[in-house]
Amino acid sequence: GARPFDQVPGEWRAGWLNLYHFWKEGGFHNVHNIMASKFQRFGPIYREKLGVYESVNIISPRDAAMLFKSEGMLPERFSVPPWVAYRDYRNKPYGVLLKTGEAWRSDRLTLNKEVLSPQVVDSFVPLLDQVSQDFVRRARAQVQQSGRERWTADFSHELFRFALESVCHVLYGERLGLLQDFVDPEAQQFIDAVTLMFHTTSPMLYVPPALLRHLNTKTWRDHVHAWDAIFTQADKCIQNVYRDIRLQRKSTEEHTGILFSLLVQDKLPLDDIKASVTEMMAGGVDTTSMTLQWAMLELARSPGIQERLRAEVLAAKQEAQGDRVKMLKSIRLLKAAIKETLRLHPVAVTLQRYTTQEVILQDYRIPPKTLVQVGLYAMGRDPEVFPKPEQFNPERWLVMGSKHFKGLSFGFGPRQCLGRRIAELEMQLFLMHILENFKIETKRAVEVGTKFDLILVPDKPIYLTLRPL
Ligand code: HEM
Ligand code: 2DC
Repeated sequence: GARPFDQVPGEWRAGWLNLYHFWKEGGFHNVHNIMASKFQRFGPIYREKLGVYESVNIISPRDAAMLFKSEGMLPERFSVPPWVAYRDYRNKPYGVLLKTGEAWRSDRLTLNKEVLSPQVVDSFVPLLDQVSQDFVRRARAQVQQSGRERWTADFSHELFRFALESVCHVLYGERLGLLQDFVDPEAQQFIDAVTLMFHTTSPMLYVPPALLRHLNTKTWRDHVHAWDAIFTQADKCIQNVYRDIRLQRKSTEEHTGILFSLLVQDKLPLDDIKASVTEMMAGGVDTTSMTLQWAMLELARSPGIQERLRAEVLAAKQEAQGDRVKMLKSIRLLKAAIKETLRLHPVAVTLQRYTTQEVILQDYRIPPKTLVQVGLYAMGRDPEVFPKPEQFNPERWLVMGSKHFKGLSFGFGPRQCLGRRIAELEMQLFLMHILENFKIETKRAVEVGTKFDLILVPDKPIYLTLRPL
């Protein structure tokens, strides 16, 4: 028989003391490294308690497979306490991100049809393609302006705008115009609010929701302000579309956006639509933009790989005669490069599930209702899973013996990332257009590390150069 739960190694008795040590080690920005060193110290499974939250942590793809194969119909992940606390405080409904049980499932099934299903995602391609083309146009204008035949900058703000413009185009069927010279200050406020929301979440990650509102710290107040700005701005966008429908200003000919489809179908109550659309709008900013920034940095550092990707894209373009939907079917290496970027630079430091039945992990019996975390960042850099993990090598995804539970950047199963297809298409199209038009370069050999700001982000600005081909 398997070993008892009590024998899982780790420090899980003194939750508050552990949290104190964690805080002293700068843990709030360093969760990914602390986890990696715990796997070093305890092996492939360890138990931990921070504040009131206890978890079992695993790193191997086989254990992840065991966990996800037993997750059932209503998988639940760790509910980020400050996010729950904000909604309860302001009496806002939960969207799919925070719902659980049957309520989650029915919303999610309706949303899947409009956001994730293969039938609709092809219709996103022209919308996302337009935004990428505008980015290229803007980049060319910047090159012109510089008078130096190149554009060098920290692209994070440009990419935030690109990402918000992209996700809004598919959500609302409308352009915000964020890639023009004049940027609507309200849109910029939304972008800043999302960053602030993530940033203020991490210090409150291990404090229970009920306690948070009573603390009234600056972090909590900033967090509330950030979510307020997110909800207000999203509400304006939603109201616009709603009004257009009532005035019958939208024709059903063109793709009119995810929100439009959800509203006219009338399968979800308006409040639930609003809640999930707001989550998607907020979820669509920092995630794809940071990943694209990492991808460009990796490509700038590996000119040989960049050339191979460019050759693939140009060949695909010729063959498909410019048809983007067709092109997207023949860019294997580019897709692998995105996977490889997310291996080294995942957005989510872990994936989590509450077990619903006993699971055996590393020959320990893990009881039901245990929070189990898959250390995604640690797994991506584990030499036993990915030989020479420090090397950016997209090709590994094309030659790997078994990819079984190794490509988990968007999570797994029915609870996986709702925005996955939008994110993938957006990133594929962006990189296609960049590779068709520019050489991506980076000047100095600056080492860029990773910082945990709830999502994982670069720990310093990344300077890149785009040089027209
Ligand atoms: C959930 C990653 C972009 C919306 C998740 C999860 C991960 C993830 C790991 C948890 C999945 C699980 O527990 O199995 C990413 C990455 C992105 C990205 C790597 C881009 C590089 C986006 C975008 C949107 C979005 C663009 C919005 C359009 C969501 C939502 C959930 C989610 C709503 C919660 C789904 C649910 O609980 O049913 N994402 N995401 N994400 N993501 Fe993303
Ligand atoms: C953060 O210990 C670390 O995609 C915690 O688009 C465990 C945890 C739980 C849920 C994860 C979160 C971590 C990181 C950010 C994720 C989130 C689920 C969805 C969210 C991965 C790993 C994200 C970024 C969504 C955010 C949508 C939101 C802005 C409305």
